[in-house]
Amino acid sequence: PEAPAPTPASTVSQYACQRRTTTENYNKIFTDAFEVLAESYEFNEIEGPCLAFRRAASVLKSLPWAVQRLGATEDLPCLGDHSKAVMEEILQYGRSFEVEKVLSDERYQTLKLFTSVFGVGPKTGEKWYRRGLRSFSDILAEPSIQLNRMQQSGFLHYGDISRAVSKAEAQALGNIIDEAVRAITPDAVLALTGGFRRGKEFGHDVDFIVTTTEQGKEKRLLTSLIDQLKEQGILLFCDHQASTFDMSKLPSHRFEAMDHFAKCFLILRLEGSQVVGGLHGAEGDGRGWRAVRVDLVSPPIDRYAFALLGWTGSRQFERDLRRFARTERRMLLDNHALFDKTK
Ligand code: TTP
Ligand code: MN
Ligand code: MN
Ligand code: MN
Repeated sequence: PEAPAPTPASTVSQYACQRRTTTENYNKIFTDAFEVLAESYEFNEIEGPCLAFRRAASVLKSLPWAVQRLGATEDLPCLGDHSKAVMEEILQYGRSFEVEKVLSDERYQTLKLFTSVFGVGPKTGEKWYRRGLRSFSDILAEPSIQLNRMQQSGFLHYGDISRAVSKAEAQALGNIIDEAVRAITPDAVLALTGGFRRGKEFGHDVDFIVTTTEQGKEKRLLTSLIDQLKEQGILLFCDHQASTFDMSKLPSHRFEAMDHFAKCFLILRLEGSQVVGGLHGAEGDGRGWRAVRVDLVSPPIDRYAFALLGWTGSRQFERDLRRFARTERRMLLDNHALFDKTK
């Protein structure tokens, strides 16, 4: 039986930043289907429909009720004909034939597999696919392929880093990093961000912001922190990107997915973590440790609020927050600042 909708469809905003959304998803059968289609468009570099399916999924995730008939979606924003057709198939047959076609497509399956490796994006995945490679063993056996450092680590720790990180593991890493930054400087500021800041139980990595209350002192913090982790013997991989942030060059009028702050993409060794044995890449059977992906970003303290907001996600929330600022407030928002365009 259909429960009375506590949130009328007509009151749902087109902006994710105006939709109160819990981690409970009552419409997973639809949003999982949309994500497959979005990903398939992404692999084919067709941006419009890709974003449209992600936007539609975000709207459905905000509903505190499950859609049980298509009529219930009539007043919802961001649901186009294509999204509704997919939902109709699922409501009628319990599955979408379009989604099943994608899932059984060799190109989709191969790109999905290849891009699941840390350091392999759609471009590299595509290149390998076009060369006729279909599996990890194909790649590793191909003498003409030169894996970069990131991809080598991606393959080496594949089993561990493709396994979800739990909230408890995120907290354990938080304690390790907290101790390390406090040993460097007593005025260190550390914040857990990304999916775990949004209250998620699991994540694909753990994201932190690290800085200092004294402006400018953060410049050496990240390198010192990396040195600390290395000394502790827990740094398995580090890709460090120095800051290119320049306050005098703001605002940037182009949308930028990446910010200019110093950051590093890491793989850390987490001791004492319960490693569950299994068939698929159970790198850590009986070892008592696992590899975890960690992102660190280090903005100057006067940019802290914007960096924290930008790194909390979700991606759709961030996109819509910027679009809301631009369209509804005539302001420019990014990870560095908020500007009033009229001043
Ligand atoms: P992610 O860690 O990619 O995503 P997530 O934490 O929401 O989900 P998951 O559990 O899968 O890890 O990114 C976190 C946020 O950081 C996201 O909103 C995008 C933002 N971000 C930037 O703003 N700049 C960057 O360079 C990167 C890598 C992320
Ligand atoms: Mn994350
Ligand atoms: Mn720029
Ligand atoms: Mn991340």
